[in-house]
Amino acid sequence: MPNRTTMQALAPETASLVQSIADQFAIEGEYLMGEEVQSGHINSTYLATYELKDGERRRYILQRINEKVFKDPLAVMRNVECVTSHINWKVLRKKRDLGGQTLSLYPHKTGRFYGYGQGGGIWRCYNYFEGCQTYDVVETTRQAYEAGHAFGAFQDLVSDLPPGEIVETIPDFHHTRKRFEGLMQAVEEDCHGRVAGVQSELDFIGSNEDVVDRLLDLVEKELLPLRITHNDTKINNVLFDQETDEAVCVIDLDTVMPGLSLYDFGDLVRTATNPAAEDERDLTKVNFRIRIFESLVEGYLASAGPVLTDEEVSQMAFSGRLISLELGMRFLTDHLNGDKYFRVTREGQNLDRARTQLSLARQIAESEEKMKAYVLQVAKAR
Ligand code: GN1
Ligand code: MG
Repeated sequence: MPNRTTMQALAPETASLVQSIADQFAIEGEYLMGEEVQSGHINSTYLATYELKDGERRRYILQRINEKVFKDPLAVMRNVECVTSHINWKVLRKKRDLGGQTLSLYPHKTGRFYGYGQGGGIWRCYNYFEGCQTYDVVETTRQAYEAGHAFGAFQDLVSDLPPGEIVETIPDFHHTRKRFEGLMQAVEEDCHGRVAGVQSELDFIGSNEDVVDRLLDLVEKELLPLRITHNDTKINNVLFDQETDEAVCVIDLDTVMPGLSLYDFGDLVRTATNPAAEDERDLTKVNFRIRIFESLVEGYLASAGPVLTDEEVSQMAFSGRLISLELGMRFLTDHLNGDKYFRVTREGQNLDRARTQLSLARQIAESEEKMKAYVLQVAKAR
């Protein structure tokens, strides 16, 4: 089911905080109400409704950047400003539609695009796309095509942005070897005595260690280009038009950084092909849907195909397996460390998340050859 409407009323304290933040941005009208948008494991997101003199209502997104995760939030803001301005500039010049729209930041009264909250924290204000929805689980091949096309279009749109303009705000974000080492350290420290309960997950990861360096080695040999990438291409970071199911825009630009196109495509495969929730406890529901994968490939190559190299294309099938393994390692590491990074709402949630990801990684590995043949066939038409 679409989940754009998962909103929560605000506690009085938060309500006054959100109102005071909202009123610092260039928003026309009177503040009416705020709600919490419940999505994402990292930042806090709110929706503010304003009323104009003629009674028309307009809504805005307000977000506080999580400074535990983003140690230099001003650098995050500079990256977001750079990417949104670049894309908006291009859209204005070329009037591209599908996937060509991006978020717009509203100016703060200081003239910058962010403000400080009472008691700290860096906040920004974005436009809210009315008439859109997101999906946690892809329901149709058309949605998969659209999502692939939107992230491919994003890759294409930023492909001419000078790489020096964008800062690496979370170092080694997708460095799978370092993620592996982080897990090994968490195992060694075992601060919460949880290692004994995750032996089979650790065995599985150990048996996949040989693939951890595959893309890193290709980068080292200069066979894969470093690009500006989105780095958080979860399916629910695509806004779909409620009526037509077309992808309108990709959101959540905080992790835009230098990276590999394959990390983006891989994360899309991870989140779109699996019909189960990321934290599903019943692993029989975790399932790699190859038809969805094929539509992702078609959509992604239709928009990003011309900018991708042959080596990037030939690793597309593998990328989903790698990123599922990476997220499996990240969730497991956080479980062992006591759930300090990803927000949890129940005990064992990060372990459940790790298990779904590892199950998916295993299933993708089983289909990898077939997937690769499909990618190469579609890519011929590039
Ligand atoms: C986090 O907060 P959200 O849902 O956009 C995480 C991603 C993970 C994702 C897993 C900065 O993203 O890397 O893939 O959870 N973001 C950060 O669901 O670590
Ligand atoms: Mg995110």
